[in-house]
Amino acid sequence: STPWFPRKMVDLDTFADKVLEMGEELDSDHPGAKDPVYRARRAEITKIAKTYKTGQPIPHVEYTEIENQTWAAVFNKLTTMFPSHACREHQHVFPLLIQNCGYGPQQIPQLEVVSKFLKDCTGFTLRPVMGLLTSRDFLNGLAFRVFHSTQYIRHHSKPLYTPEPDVCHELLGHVPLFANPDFADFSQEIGLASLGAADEDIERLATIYWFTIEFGICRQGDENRAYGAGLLSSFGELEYCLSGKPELRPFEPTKVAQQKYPITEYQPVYFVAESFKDAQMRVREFANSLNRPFSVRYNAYTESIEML
Ligand code: H2B
Ligand code: FE
Repeated sequence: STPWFPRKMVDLDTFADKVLEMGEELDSDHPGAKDPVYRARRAEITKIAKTYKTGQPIPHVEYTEIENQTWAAVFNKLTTMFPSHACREHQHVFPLLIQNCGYGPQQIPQLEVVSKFLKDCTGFTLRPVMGLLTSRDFLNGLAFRVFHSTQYIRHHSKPLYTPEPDVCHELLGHVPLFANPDFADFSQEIGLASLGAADEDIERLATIYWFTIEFGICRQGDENRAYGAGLLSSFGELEYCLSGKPELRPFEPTKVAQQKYPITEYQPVYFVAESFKDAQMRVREFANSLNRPFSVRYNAYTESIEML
């Protein structure tokens, strides 16, 4: 029997109550775990995600001085690395985000402004989320060109470290790529493959997600460049991934899907895509090899999934 999956955009409203760890509680080793002010602030911001419904504008957050300073530290550090390490698609979009979405060291950009910009570029939109979703829910969102984004920021005591996604990771790592049409298509392809997939196949697709959208490297001319958000939002790993130390292998979904990976250390292995179009075709082929008794297509006019 096929696991339940969202058929209409509004079905994504059901994910909000299903966040995994750190939705409301912080792990004891989280830098903000013992800071009651930080925890109260998190609760205030995640309340937006808890009550958010499809179609609503994402409420504005008035970030504090300390929060904006944390953002500035991350922004200033990472932007020094982008020209030499980020893929050309990221570098193309970044100035547009500065011009149109208030990107810059002064303050944290607003998700609503960014979401509208992405909608104009590729049809992608952001949805606020309280914390980690299950792989299934998170990937299912991509089928609708919806990216679940956190809205809170990491703790100010460790500006260059976060054990979980935060607004710096989303805005500096993920958002620029979702403005690229080929990358948007590629991301949606993984999402479509996840709809109603068996649990083992969700694991495989989550692994492919990990080695592409989070930690992907791509070939550009005679160089390798980073396009994964986990790399683009980590000063240390961005340097490391292109240093010649880790192993780089070609992006082949059947192999990628079986690769084990650490989540708290730098990756020992990365996979290099030839292009987003090439990666999309390979993921489509891989998706066709999974055993699902139907295929799906997204109808953008009705914002719903059609089963074929
Ligand atoms: N949830 C949220 N909120 N953000 C993520 O980046 C994320 C997630 N990543 N759930 C998912 C899991 C990813 O690690 C894969 C698909 O399992
Ligand atoms: Fe991420």
